[in-house]
This record gives sequence, structure tokens and C-alpha cells, in this order.
Amino acid sequence: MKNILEAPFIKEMCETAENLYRHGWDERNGGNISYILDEAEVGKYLDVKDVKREIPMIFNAENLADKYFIVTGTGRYFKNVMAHPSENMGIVRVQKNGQKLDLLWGLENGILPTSELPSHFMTHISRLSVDLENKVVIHCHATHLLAMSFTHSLDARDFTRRLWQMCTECLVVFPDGVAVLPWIVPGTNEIGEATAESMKAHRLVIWPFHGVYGTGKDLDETYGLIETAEKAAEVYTYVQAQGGVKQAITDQNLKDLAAAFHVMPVPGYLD
Ligand code: 2HA
Ligand code: ZN
Repeated sequence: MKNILEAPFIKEMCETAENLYRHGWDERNGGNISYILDEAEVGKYLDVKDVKREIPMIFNAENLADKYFIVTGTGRYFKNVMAHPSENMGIVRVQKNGQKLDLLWGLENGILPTSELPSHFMTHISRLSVDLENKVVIHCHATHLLAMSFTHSLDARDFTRRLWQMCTECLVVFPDGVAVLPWIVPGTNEIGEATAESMKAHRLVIWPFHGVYGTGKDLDETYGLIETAEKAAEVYTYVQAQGGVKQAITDQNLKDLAAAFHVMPVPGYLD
């Protein structure tokens, strides 16, 4: 059996948590990550029959039965993931009945998976229904997106258009735009259901006054997606601070961009 601390997925999780922390997007215990792992890949490092603990859940995850996930732990600090992976993350498998998780590694000292597990798992179910390649969900408190939710219209079309207009690359990276939820108590099935519903058509969902959810096929892509939207929000912040827009990327520019990069913007979002 190989040493699990050498596993690429552990290293990538550590690096992602570290990057999120270094950007200031995951203060204290903010943020959470879940990543679907291949059984064969996990089997190189762990005896998958050796269940350390069973963990009950507050919702039914039957649609994810037998899937393996690496998830961050509730109340744990991203600041510490790199130095102490097994105390801050865990590898779990969803039981057949979808009511409990088998813990196979990590989450030491009785720690539970992220409090946002309902939002993560419901989002995985949604994304897998439209994209079988989707493996990652990241939630973080991206500073400028969070700030923008206080000052900008929360209409999804307005919000998406603003981000597209702030950096030329945005439309190419997220032609599917961003969804924006109403404010809902975090950690609940309700916010999980609302997030997952929006995730059928988008890979980015803004939780106003809180943060953002992003999804993708791997950690790099998902991180990059959030990073791109957050960069646009940062530019928006500077533009506002510098006295507002004097000239802008036009809708025609955005249409030309979409044509050149073969992407399909959300219908009706460009004039
Ligand atoms: O606990 O970010 O939304 C971490 C969070 C909850
Ligand atoms: Zn949060």
C-alpha cells in the first residue's frame, strides 16, 4: 500500500486549501471543498473495506451511493490543511442507503465533514446530471464577490453581465454566467437545494453577503473559475473606486468574443 500523504489528490487538496487561504478567501473555518475520487485510485493507498467510523447525514444522498469523496472537515481551518492533512480532511464513501458515510481516512479526533455537506452533495448530484465529468465543489468567501453582493444589483443577468464586462476573459471562462441566490441560512438543506437547482445551468453560484460556490471537473479548473470571477469583482471594485466606468467592453465585443472562442453565452444576456 502506498503512503496516502504522497497521493496526488491529497497534495492537490492541500495546495488548493492553501491558495484559498493565502488569498484571504477562507478566514478561520471559512470555506469547504469536496472532490469525487476514483475507487481504484483510493485503493492504491487505503484498504477500502476498513471503515474507521460511520457518519450519519441530515439528508438522503442515495444518488451518490458508493461514491468516494475527499472533503474538508467542519470547523477546521484552511490555514492548517497543508501541515495537518488528516486532522482537517477526510475520505468518505456514501453508503448504499444514502443516509450515512463510511469514513476511510482522516477527520481525526471525531471531526465531522464540512457543515456545508448538504450543499456540496446536492450540487454534485445536480452537476453530475448535466456533466458526468464534474468532480469538484468549492465554497469560499471570495472577498470582492462578497463585497459586490452589497453594492450591486443581485439580478443574475445584471451580475453576470457586470463580471463579463470587467475582464475580457470572463465570458470565455464562464459563458454560463453566475446564479445569485437570496440570503439563506448556511449549512441547511434549504440552501443546499437552492444551490443545487441553480447548478443545473451554472457552475458559479453567489451566496449574497457570504461567498461563492464553484464546480468543475478538477480542482485546478474549479479554483480557476472562482479566481476568474473574483478577479472581475476586484476590478469592478477598483473601477468604482477610480470614479466609475468611462468606456467599456460592449455587447458587440462580447458577441465577437463568444464567436471567436466558440462559447455560448446564456441566451438573452447580451443585447
Ligand atoms: O464553515 O464557510 O459556509 C465554513 C463555511 C460555511
Ligand atoms: Zn461559508
